[in-house]
Amino acid sequence: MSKTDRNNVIIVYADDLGFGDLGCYGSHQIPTPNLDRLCENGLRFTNAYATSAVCTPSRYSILTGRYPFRNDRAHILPGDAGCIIDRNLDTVPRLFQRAGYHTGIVGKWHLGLGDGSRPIDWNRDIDLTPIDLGFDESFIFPATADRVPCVYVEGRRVANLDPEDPIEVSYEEECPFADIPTYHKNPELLTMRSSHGHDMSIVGGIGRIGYMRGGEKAVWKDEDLAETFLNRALRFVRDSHEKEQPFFLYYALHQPHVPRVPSPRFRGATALGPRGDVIAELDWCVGELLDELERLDLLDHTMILFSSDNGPVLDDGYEDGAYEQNGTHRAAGPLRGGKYSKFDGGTRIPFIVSGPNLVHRGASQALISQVDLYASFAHMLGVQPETDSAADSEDMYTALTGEDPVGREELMVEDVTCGKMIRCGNWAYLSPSEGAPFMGDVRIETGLSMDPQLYNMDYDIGQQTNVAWDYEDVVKDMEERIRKILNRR
Ligand code: NG6
Ligand code: CA
Repeated sequence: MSKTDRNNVIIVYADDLGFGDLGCYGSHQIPTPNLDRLCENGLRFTNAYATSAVCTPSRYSILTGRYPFRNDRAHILPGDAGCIIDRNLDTVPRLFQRAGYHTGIVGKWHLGLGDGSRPIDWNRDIDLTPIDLGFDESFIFPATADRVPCVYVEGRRVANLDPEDPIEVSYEEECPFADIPTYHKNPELLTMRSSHGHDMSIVGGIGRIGYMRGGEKAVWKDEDLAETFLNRALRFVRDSHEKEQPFFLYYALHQPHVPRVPSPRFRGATALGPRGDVIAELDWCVGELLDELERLDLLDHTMILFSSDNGPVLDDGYEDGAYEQNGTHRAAGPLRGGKYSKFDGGTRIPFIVSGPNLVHRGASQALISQVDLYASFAHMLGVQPETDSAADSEDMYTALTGEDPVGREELMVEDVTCGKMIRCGNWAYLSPSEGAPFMGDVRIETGLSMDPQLYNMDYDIGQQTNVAWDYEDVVKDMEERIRKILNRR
């Protein structure tokens, strides 16, 4: 294999970052100088999509090359869920392992742990973790910062766990642990109130989903999450460099998902409250990573892909002022809806590629999906993809490098209820499905309707004018396309 094929690859994956949140995507209110710098030297995609408007299904797709509908467990998971990726399934990190890379994951996982046959024992080795799915090294938190257990898992083990203080976790409605503080029993312990949900355990002054007892030494500090993950990512880069082995790092940031607790130095970094502040912090993390790569003389040998797992939300369950202090900032940019939506705000996300593989820099309108990374990396690495395990992944390598300005003919995404949207050329077609048009608690338009919706994205990026009745033949064609994808093996 030639030396250029052995460039390092880093995926930086933000959590709930919107199409309009970064300077390089048009925001003027949150300073993101490092991502803007990445963008200046890279390629900024304006038609890139996650496969779902929520986390677990998108993460499933980016790592496996399969659409989430192929796995009936690919929905937002509780913190004690079994792993939804089959042990034998080919994955993106496995492609890199086959190509001789050192592979690592740092950050948010949210794809379940253990094989699901019995409850996870958090005090022993956990069978079926990222280590079993292609990652040589793994330092993660199991799900999301708003749900228990609030601990890091390193390899197969909860990090820093005192065996004298075992961890117990429950997702039953009633708290089974009489002696732990809970949201309704101990409001005096809260430093942030919930606006909806997040009212079970209290960990670090914050209400969480699920109950947890014990493991005091292992419990993370929310304000340290960013730096802890960053340091692990830097350490992985340095170790790989010392080994003189090319590396693949999946660095899954926890920002700007709730609860939003920046480190003290980013408190008040923006006028938008904690949501703006943690995006500034996220940007700083990316900057530290870029600086380290530069210091090690690796920047010119590292392909970096930056994206987000789904669209933005302001109030996602805590009274942190994100909604009240948002001002004129448009987290989804010109797009309609946000996280959870079938509208483009749910799934069209920032997507930046930088590094030595680029043929063109600047902006690309190519239509691409995160599900394509699997086939594209297989091509790049010269490794055989196990095609039947990734029927949905298209080789978009030449689009990723900027050579091909067009990308896919079509792609499909899901909203939070698993309703389908297909994007095909300039058309966005939202297939009819049940559900409320507006989610009141998060204040987001869902795009759910029993009427077919068709939008011409060339003229109507904000999806304001439904032209389904004027183009009945297009609607028919779109329905047929969805049917074909769903029936494809
Ligand atoms: C919802 C949570 C929300 C967020 C989401 C998952 C409540 C009321 N809301 O159920 O706060 O955690 O799940 O987000 O609990 S995701 O980005 O990981 O998909
Ligand atoms: Ca998310």
